[in-house]
Amino acid sequence: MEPAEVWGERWSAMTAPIARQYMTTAVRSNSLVCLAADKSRISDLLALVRSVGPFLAALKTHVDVVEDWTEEGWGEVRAAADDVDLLLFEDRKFADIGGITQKQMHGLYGIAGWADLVTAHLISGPDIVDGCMAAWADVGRNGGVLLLAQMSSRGNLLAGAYSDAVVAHGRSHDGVMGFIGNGSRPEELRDLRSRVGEERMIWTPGVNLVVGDCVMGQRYGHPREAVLAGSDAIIVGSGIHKADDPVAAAKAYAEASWQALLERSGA
Ligand code: 5BU
Repeated sequence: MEPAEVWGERWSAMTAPIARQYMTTAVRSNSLVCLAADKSRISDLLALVRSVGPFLAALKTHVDVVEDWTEEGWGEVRAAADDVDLLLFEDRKFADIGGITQKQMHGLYGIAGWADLVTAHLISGPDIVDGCMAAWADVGRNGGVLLLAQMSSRGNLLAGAYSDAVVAHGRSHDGVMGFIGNGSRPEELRDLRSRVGEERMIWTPGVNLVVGDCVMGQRYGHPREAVLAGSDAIIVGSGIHKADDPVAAAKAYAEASWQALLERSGA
């Protein structure tokens, strides 16, 4: 199957290499799963990625939860992602002024040197995206920002005029590949898709095959509902890494998300 068939307008509108890489990998692995690899030791993270990698479309990290981080160890994580052609997405949720964000993209972890995607809040104003882009330019790499237009957690404040402003800015900035939407509430996601249009991605945390409220205010919706409501990537953490059989779980999430994309596109 060709990417243009399943991605439709998203494929024709989004020509940036990272967007194309994501959509191509998704088609190759028949999966819209972005694994939230929330492991605190590099060996565990590597073992997880190596086992479920073929069923993923992208890999998401929180580099600052890793307790035994080294540049060399992280190079292996990057290599494991490259082995199966996954974008490496650091969910850093930057929120400072543009110039500090640029420095934070370097810093101890050198995020600009290995991340293809990062998340940012727009709370400090639009220059944050320029800060991210400047950092990638500093190291001769390219990347994309996912702006938080919604969140999955209970009681969050990303709604109304603020969320509208995030979408308006993201739609007008080439560095913004898309938005984070709330995977736990399909109706919120449908509303977000109507505001975003077809020319940007929506990636959604808060999805699990077991729907409902979870620890510390996290909420879950079903991956199929999220994709039908307009999600282009389902971000799944514990549904895979806490499963008794992570490989079987990754396959199940891949299948649910892929079938929903086929249904959505009519392919
Ligand atoms: P979970 O184990 O599937 O609940 O993990 C969800 C991941 O998505 C975790 O890494 C969070 O930091 C991330 N996340 C989220 O849960 N909700 C949000 O609104 C955003 C990110 Br943005």
